[in-house]
Amino acid sequence: LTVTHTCLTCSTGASSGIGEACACQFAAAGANVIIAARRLDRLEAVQTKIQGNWPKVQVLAIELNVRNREDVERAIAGIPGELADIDILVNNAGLAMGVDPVSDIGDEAIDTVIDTNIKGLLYVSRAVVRIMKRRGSGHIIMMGSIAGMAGYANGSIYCATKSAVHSISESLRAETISIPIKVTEIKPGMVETEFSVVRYHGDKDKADNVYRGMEPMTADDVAESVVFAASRHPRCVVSEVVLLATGQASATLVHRE
Ligand code: NDP
Ligand code: 8X3
Repeated sequence: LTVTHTCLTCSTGASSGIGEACACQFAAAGANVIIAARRLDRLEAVQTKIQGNWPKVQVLAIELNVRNREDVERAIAGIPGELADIDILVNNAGLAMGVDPVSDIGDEAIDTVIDTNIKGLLYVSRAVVRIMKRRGSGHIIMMGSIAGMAGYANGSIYCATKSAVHSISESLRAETISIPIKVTEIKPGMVETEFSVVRYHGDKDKADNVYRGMEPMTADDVAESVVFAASRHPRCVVSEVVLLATGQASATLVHRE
């Protein structure tokens, strides 16, 4: 399974950032793409961009909240025709909400981040792995984070969810060796997308301050690794990739000018 011939990829969280970049780079590689997220207007803009740049590629936009179990089942089951036979899933939809010590975290942040990053990722994985098992092949690419490798202060929920992404990736890899389904976990450090704007509840100044005095990675930097992993020979699995911004040693150790 490679992207050197036409194949079908599904990217969740494709209305912005890393998910959008993955959809575009897969389309550029000749793959048909399904793009899913909650903001349909943004998805339609991505769809128009893909259709304009890579007219031979099929692109389907699906309005989807991964937190809604029934919607996930219905959306995946409702994909029409040949587009239903997903080869590659980029399980990317996710977010952080706030930067608070455990004593101060709010109920909304606990529910939203855990429901999206863990439960939503599981709902989508479950539905798509069933398709891959039936066919006897597939590739699941999980968007983890360096936040899942070590907890940092005021990031408990987000770090925990990305640790969970790591655990789920390991379990899925172990469960699917005989099929075989490939499982890749991508663990980026600082990438400038809408991530920090969302984390700081729309406060652009606070979001910009995250990248003050340093050069963060771009969504395309991450998407290149996703497409690299997806285009290896069938005998080879890129199981994990850690990507750091230059000048970044960990989530909390960053050199700034
Ligand atoms: P963005 O905020 O730019 O993109 C997040 C995407 O997730 C959006 O398309 C959003 O779409 C989607 N999303 C959020 N909640 C839901 C939901 N309930 N249902 C469906 N889609 C949802 O951030 P990034 O591109 O940076 O984030 C993508 C992934 O990368 C996340 O999992 C994040 O944790 C991870 N990551 C990001 C890093 C960074 O520094 N930026 C570093 C390491 C990992 P919509 O709002 O339209 O639903
Ligand atoms: C996002 C990167 O280090 O801000 O996953 O948690 S970090």
